[in-house]
Amino acid sequence: MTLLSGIQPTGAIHLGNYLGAVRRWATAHGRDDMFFVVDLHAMTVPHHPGRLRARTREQLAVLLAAGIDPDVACVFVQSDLVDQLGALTWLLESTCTFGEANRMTQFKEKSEGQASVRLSLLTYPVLMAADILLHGADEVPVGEDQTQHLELARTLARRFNNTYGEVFTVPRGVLPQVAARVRDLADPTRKMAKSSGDSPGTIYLLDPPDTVRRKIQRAVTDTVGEVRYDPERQPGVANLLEILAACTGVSPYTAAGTVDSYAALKAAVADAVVETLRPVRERTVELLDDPAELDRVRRAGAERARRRAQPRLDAALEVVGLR
Ligand code: AQP
Repeated sequence: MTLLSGIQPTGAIHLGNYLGAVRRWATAHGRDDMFFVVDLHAMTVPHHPGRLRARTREQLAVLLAAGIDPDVACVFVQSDLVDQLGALTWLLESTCTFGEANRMTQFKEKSEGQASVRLSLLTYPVLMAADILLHGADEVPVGEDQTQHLELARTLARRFNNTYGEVFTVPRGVLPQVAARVRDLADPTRKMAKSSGDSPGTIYLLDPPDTVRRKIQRAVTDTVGEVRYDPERQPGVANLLEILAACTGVSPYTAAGTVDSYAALKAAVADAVVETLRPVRERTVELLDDPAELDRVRRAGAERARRRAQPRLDAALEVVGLR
């Protein structure tokens, strides 16, 4: 059983990425699982080469610092497989219709109102399908915004197999259960996001403890004045309770019973977040100071992923008539 999941180096890793994804990957991973920094996808919108390189490195360090063991799971950077992915993406683009790509709601949302849209923004769901199918992933954890892309990957796998012969595993999407959406502290109606830039409502994994405390101190609450878990009426308080719950391993209802004022809630959340992030932040900084080790892990991961992918790519090239 292969689980495949990735993170895009479009900005600094935040608390939502950590609680909603990276920590989960670190706590349960097996030899067949694959975790990768999705740097090619980060090029679908205008990007800065130096920042892309630095973010990719930082995210690789965070995956390791969080506890993903590269001697167990395969940890790699997407672009290290650009030759294989480029080839498979072409085969899949020749399996996908323009209408299917053009129907993706994320493309419509992200391209709307833009004077200039990169063609890769339209075609990247096919690259995502190539990521998934190249590695024979069985399970792909996806947020709600990615379910349509996963469905496309399934469609392309089935169509390719039916047209040319069985080559690809048809992947299953799995929705994460807990802390699925950490919200912005300054605006709890939207999710915490990398693309918010240097927002006061986003806690970055590498924020120093006093910055974390300050951001939580300024988190938006409400005028109700009671600490209750009621996401509809008290979204800001509910978000803080969900964060506290995710950090301390209890339910948000239980967390609500442990504090009796907004000030006490914020103090408890600040302590819990600082303690949760501290070891990962410290280890990430150590790893970033050791470029040789990071490069070694990156090379080994790339080799392992490439070795694993090649037989499937060869089979695909063969059945379509290119070999
Ligand atoms: N706010 C969040 N709460 C819980 N989980 C989250 N994830 C992202 N935001 C939250 C999960 O983190 C993993 C990696 O995300 P990604 O790199 O694919 O980026 P994204 O989902 O597009 O969200 P970001 O990080 O906030 O970036 P932007 O600003 O570009 O939207 C995924 O498993 C994701 O579900």
